[in-house]
Amino acid sequence: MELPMLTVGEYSLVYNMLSFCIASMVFSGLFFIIAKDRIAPQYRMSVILSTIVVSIAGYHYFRIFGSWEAAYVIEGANYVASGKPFNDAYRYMDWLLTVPLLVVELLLLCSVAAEKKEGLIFNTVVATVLMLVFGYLGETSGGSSLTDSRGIYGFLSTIPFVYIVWVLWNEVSVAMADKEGHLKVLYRNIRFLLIFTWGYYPIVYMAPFIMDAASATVNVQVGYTIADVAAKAGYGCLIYAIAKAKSDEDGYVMA
Ligand SMILES: *C/C=C(C)/C=C/C=C(C)/C=C/C1=C(C)CCCC1(C)C
Repeated sequence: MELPMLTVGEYSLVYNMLSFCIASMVFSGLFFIIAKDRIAPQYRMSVILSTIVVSIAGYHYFRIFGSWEAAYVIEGANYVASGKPFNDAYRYMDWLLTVPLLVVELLLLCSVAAEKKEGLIFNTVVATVLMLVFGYLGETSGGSSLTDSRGIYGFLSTIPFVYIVWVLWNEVSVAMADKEGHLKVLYRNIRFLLIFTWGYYPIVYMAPFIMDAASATVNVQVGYTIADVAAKAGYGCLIYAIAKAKSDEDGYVMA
């Protein structure tokens, strides 16, 4: 994919968002590690998975940041492609590892019946792989319209996406049905966070359909980065809050 010329403002916006994202991932991870013992052992796995997710993402953002720096050089008043490619694969490799973990950490805090749990985890994990493989093919295809390769792969990716979101929405709804007060509010919040953050990715993906190459590049990078902060670090905080509320409900006191 050709990298378009960017103004200093456009280049710096991406640069600063990537840097902000690294800080969010590293320090939310630190919080999850420090706070883990406040959670009852039976809910701790979700917080551990959150820590792994933000660690994987922190590493990849570090690499994306380096790739972004290497891909551009300043020339006069603008940033132009240096000739080194910008590596989009880091982002998709990151998602391939983190998205299934995000699904599992939420399902573990829902009241999924034991005999259904494994099957559900298997199906949703397969769906995330399909969603991301199609997404990657579209993202790197060089297409930029609804009717070319970007549009077609985007559509194919949306089918497993709808399935995953539908499963998670339903399982959270079941889990919150017999809950009261604070815990119910937290379940409702994570359901909304899930819809808004996950729903934001396909919208960002569509940026090249309606914008010139420079704006699309900036919007895609900034959009995915904001979504990742909310869908990994923010989501991890809510997962922690739910695990903590469930621990309190069970009368757990930290040893
Ligand atoms: C931490 C990363 C997360 C939660 C990433 C989630 C990514 C998606 C929900 C991506 C979805 C896409 C579509 C539904 C269609 C277009 C291609 C994608 C991959 C951007």
